[in-house]
Amino acid sequence: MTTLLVNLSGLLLMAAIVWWFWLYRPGLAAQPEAGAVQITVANGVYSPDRIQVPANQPTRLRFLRQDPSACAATVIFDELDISVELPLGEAKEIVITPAAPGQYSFSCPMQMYRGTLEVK
Ligand SMILES: [Cu+2]
Repeated sequence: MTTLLVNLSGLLLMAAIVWWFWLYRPGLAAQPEAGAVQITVANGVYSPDRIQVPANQPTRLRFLRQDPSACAATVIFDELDISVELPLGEAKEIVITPAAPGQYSFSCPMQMYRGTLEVK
């Protein structure tokens, strides 16, 4: 019985390692399609939370907030000087035109929701 448990936990550990090293890709950034990206706000995460956008070109970010908590209601792009209210269950579009390439963060006021714009 103990041997079985040891073998089972070994298998689980291997599965976890395979998932972590080969299947999980946190660095992959979402790219806009026809100049727009849809971002869902739910369960404490923006999805996608990494978005690659071109510099000096307008990109439409369409936020769809599904989280009723008050904190999720505002999205802030600190470096871009943007702060926008997101209505619940309704798409809200923000147009950004970042000038300089780099990493720009966006978040809710308490930093629970966090995302990154990669400007190229
Ligand atoms: Cu928050």
